[in-house]
Amino acid sequence: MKRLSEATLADLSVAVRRPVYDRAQIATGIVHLGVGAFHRAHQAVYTDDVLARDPRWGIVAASLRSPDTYDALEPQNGLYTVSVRSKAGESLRVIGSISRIIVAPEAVDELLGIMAHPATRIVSLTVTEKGYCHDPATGVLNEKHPDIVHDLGEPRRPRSAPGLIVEALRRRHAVGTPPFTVLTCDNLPSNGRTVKRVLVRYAELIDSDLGRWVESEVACPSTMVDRIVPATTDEDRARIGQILGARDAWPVVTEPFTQWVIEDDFPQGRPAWEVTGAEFVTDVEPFEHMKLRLLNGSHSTLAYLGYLAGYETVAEAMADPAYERLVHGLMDEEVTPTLHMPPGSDIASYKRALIERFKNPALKHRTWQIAMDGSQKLPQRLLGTVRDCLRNNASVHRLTLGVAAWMRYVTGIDETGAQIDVRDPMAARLRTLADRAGSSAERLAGELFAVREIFGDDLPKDLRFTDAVTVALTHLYAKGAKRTVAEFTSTLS
Ligand code: CS2
Repeated sequence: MKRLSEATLADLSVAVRRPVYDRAQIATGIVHLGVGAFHRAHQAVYTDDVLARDPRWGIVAASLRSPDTYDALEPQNGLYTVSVRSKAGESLRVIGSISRIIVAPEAVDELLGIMAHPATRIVSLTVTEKGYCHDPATGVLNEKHPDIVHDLGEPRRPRSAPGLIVEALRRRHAVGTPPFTVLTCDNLPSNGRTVKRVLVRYAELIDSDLGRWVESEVACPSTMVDRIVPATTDEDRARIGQILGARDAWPVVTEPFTQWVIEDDFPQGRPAWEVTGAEFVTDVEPFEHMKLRLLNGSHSTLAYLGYLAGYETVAEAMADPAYERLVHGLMDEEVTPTLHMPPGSDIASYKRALIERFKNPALKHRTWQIAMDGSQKLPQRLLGTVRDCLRNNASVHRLTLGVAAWMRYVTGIDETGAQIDVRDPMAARLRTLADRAGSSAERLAGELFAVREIFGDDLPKDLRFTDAVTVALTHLYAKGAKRTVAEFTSTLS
């Protein structure tokens, strides 16, 4: 079978949408750090729509670690397929907005050169929560993070996202080029403010003058990004190749739903992403809370409890009526009262749509994938909500069941005694704490509450929280996840 590329674009199956602009005329206006599946199914698609009207906003995308995406897409001239799947079927579209991919560790100077070029007006990021090298509980730069230690020692050859951004900004500052806008598209709380805090601190450590310039001149608008994008499987590749009529080494598979809410703060200009459905607002925070707490909070809860019960995907977990009841209860009783949405927002229909999205039978979104990096995700997905509930003297039983399931998960041993492949930057430390606790729920909870990067200083002191987690964990050990969820949901409703 032919390979997808510029040369074969015209031969693709007629039903496949493809770039309607001349890719040779596209200039680079955006450098994107972290060219994973999410970026390719989200921002790159919005930008593809814009390029048909405005050729200034092509994307140069960088992988910060692995050459895998480069190896897959370079022979395809950066082209790849987005497959949108639901029970209604599948539709394919070839995206052309990524003109080039750079593997940062192999070409750091070249990447920095493009970031520092005056035509680059936005540096966007999807580097996942851990890519910001911050303390998840406080949002402050972790100055002992190995990548930060490396970059502070060798600031002209950085490997972290903050290191790359600040070095590119330094080069711009040195020659009087205005800074680019830093556009974070990761699921962090107040993501713009968090990235700004991290960048200012890192810059200060390099040079106090640079720190002040970053503080006063660099815009870091917050965003709420939303689209479910499970990891691509070989089955996806084979199926998509057949429909496309060409082999695509790395297509991405996603759902029909997509949302992007952006704070409108782009001093150097921006693409008209609103023409393709992005919403520009003055305050993203309410939308971000809604999404992180309802969608991602439920996702993580389903991931840990689902994995422990042997459910491989979110849709499988949602097919268990008790799990669905748990998600309804979590969203309606515990999360919704903590949200402060602008007038006119329809939270009820957002939640209804979410349930349907979780049940999408055409997406094989693995619980194991969502369970990754829990130490970085728990604070904004569950613990912020817990704090608000405690402040209101409201119930936290479902939230704490999710936290307890995470604790059970990071022990690294599942309910059948098999190993769990726990992927988390803190995995080794969490495992040591779990081993020390043995199989006592109370000891395990106690050991893990003491990880202040996750729980902060306040939650471990609040008995309403610690007791509820410990009780839930005791149930998980005694009865397993499936029965615990069934019993919890029948007594709570
Ligand atoms: C998921 C998210 O993997 C995860 O942790 O919760 O990637 C989720 O699918 C997206 O945030 C949806 O917008």
